[in-house]
Amino acid sequence: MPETRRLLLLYTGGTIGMRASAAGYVPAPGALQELLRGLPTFHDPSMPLFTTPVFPSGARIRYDLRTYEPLIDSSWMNLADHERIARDVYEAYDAYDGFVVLHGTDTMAYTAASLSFMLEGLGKPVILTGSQIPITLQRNDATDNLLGAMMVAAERAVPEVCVWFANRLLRGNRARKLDTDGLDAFQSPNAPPLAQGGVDIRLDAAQVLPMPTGPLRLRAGACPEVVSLRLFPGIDARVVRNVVAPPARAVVIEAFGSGNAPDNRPELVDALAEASARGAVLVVCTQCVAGTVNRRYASSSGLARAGAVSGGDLTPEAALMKLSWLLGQGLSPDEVRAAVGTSLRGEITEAASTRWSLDDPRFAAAIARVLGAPDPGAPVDGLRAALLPSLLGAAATHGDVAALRLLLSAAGAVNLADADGRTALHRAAAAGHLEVVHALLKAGADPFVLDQRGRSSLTEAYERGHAAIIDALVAAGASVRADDLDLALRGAARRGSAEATRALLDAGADPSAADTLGRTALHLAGLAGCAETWALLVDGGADLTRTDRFGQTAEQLAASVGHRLGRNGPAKS
Ligand code: ASN
Repeated sequence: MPETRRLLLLYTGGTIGMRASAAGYVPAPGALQELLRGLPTFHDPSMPLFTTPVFPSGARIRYDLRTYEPLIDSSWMNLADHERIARDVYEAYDAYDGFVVLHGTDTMAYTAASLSFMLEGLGKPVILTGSQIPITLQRNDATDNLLGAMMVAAERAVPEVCVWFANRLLRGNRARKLDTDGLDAFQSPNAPPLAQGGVDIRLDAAQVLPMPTGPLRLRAGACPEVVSLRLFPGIDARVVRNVVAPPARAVVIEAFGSGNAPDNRPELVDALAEASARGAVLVVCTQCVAGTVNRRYASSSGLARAGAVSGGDLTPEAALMKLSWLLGQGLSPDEVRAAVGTSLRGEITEAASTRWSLDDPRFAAAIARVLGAPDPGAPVDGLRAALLPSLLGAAATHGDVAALRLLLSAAGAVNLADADGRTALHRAAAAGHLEVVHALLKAGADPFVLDQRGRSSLTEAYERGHAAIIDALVAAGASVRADDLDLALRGAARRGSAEATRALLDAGADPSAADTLGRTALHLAGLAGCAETWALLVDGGADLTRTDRFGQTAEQLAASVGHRLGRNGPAKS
């Protein structure tokens, strides 16, 4: 007696079972069932209904076909439909060896991702498939796709939600529909196929997730208050503000390249930072079809400053469904942020396993452990001297207190300076991480250390208007030198930061103090072209007639770079 494998086919709709009509393809209830009954590949007439002939493997498949009411084009799918499919699998789980979900191609990748999260501890195959041409048409891709999906599902070898399409088995939460009418419509650009169909169907077992140890659990619950925001050159900050406003609770930012954004536009970064501060979870993905988000470019730092977390190599489809699911599980914004970069169902390549970076706290922690190893005289000392200042600085810049503590204990010193003479305290003060500043001061950080440009941590804090950090440094004994304030004022003016400029003028900074090129804060505000800072400085008594070492007044210097600023701010043209 040949072995019989049991499958449940959940037929939700999609082109696969449609028929042609004057208005285009439309769902055709009953058509698929009738057709399968008449096709010898899918039904051996000598056997009970829906039993296939024996396959070369020596087994046959007996399947039940459950048709959803109504059958829908997958563009009608919503999160409740995903839950219904997950529930159907869950309730029938023990009775079958595997499951095939017949689904429209348009949103198949979303459903696959959603199901992968909802079905926790899945130990049997759940294979989604569909087609580009209906099975009711003579030439079609439906019969091959359906048969392949059934064969894979019957093998019990893949405990995952997958998409089978055009002879490829893809992890569902990595799949994307990349072609509207090619028969080879799906790919998983950031993950190799789990199996390929040629003369045989070859499984790449190394790519398949391990069998779970616990039972299947249904983790339904998905939150629809997520949204995707695709950046483009010149995107309007007001539009962005509206998109990220409540009820949005999570936003997938489809950024340029490896996660870059126009962070030269403070109004845009502010709109995102405000959303983040309000509790919206911002996740950065790439607009590129393949590859991952990383921090290779400075232009990715605006998004990080706005509180966005990296979505690594998540597809936008998987990112949306993951966020929706995480929020649906009742997680807090911080818990969701922490879970985004962790692989729950193989949907993301975890950062540490792909590349290391001085900015990666896990790398910092690993190095700290190595460098902390008591091995006096070993070459580690040279390494320590070379690496620790940068690592400490990176941990301070990123506000990573845990990594910082590890590094401090490995270093045994807190005032190590990098090549620019900057200590971790400089960096924490500049980045505005109060908690790190406290930790450093407690560990004995010296607030009097000056970097190679003569700047103290206090200068950094003043320049960026971090009031709480200024207080912490002053409380630790840092004195406010007039030079500090003047230096910070010039820095604030150069950065066009009106808030910091106002605070510094209030604290007594001199708007006419000049740098080595004879340039005052007003000169620098002129170069930056910031009318608000300019007006504050003029009101604060800045000397408009003062010239720099090249004989230029602030107004002339501003004009030389195309900024029209006069006594009363922007000049009328
Ligand atoms: N519009 C169809 C759907 O997604 C496309 C297809 O299945 N090929 O339901």
